[in-house]
Amino acid sequence: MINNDKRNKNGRITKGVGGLYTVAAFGGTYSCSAAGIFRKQKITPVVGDICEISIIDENDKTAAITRIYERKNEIIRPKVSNIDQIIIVMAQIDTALLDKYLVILEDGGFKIIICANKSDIYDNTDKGRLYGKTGYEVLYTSAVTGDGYEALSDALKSKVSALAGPSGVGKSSLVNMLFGREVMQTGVLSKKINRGKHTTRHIELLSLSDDTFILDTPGFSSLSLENISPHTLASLFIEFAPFAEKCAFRDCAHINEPDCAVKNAVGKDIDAGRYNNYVNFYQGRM
Ligand SMILES: Nc1nc2c(ncn2[C@@H]2O[C@H](COP(=O)(O)OP(=O)(O)O)[C@@H](O)[C@H]2O)c(=O)[nH]1
Ligand SMILES: [Mg+2]
Ligand SMILES: [Zn+2]
Repeated sequence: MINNDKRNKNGRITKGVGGLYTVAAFGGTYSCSAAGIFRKQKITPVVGDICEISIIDENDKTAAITRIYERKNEIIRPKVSNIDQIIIVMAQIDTALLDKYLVILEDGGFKIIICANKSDIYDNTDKGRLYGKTGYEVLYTSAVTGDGYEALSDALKSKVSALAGPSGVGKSSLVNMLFGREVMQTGVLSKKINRGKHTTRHIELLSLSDDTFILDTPGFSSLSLENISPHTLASLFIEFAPFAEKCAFRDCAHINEPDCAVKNAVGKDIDAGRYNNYVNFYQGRM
């Protein structure tokens, strides 16, 4: 239903280019300027912000952003706010790379879902089971056959999700599958032939419904463990926690210490490959 009244309404910023913002609100999109008070308050609206808009012209779909609600979280690169969850997309799962993504995103405090795409050509079920046991939700999809469409749609419902993962795994193809049409460019070649579709370069929340948004923007691709201290690293391997508290030394690094409950659980409750990646990260070898 279209609202014709002129009262202030809440919306979500889906795009921002040169001080002009696109806001999704009550089933439509509005082209918005930001009120002058933000400049005085040194607030810059960002994509993802929940805001109040005051409609200027309903026919032109123009409005002014009059209020920005407090952000639940904020990412610097790409510059977005209020992300509910991150979907790490992989094709053939490389556990060292996946663990790197997991550590960095756990450090950011995000809810994470693993999506093993290209199920038509790769069997990721063994590795998927491992990560399921570790405590992660794992989905299997194919943007080619449509396999896993329901499960992915359900996981995204009523949330703001960002796609992460290396280039070429099918992130944009999954977006196109979800929309049922080509909203994103896919493949390597298409980067050269711009046919007016969205490239992954600019930041834009794509709206699947009133309250479901997806972000397909590179930015989590430059993975660096640099900012993660060796001290916090173990806590980012989520399955270590129940064991870590039983180690003989309270500051146990789970490397060479005696009576280490984490090490004792390796090969049993803790996967040896995950532990091995932990040691490599800890020693700065990856
Ligand atoms: N076999 C197969 N190929 C896929 C699948 N998803 C994407 N691709 C192909 O993988 C390539 C990269 O896809 P793209 O969506 O651009 O990956 P992105 O870089 O992660 O956005 C394209 O050639 C796609 O056609 C899939 O589920 N199965
Ligand atoms: Mg892409
Ligand atoms: Zn220990």
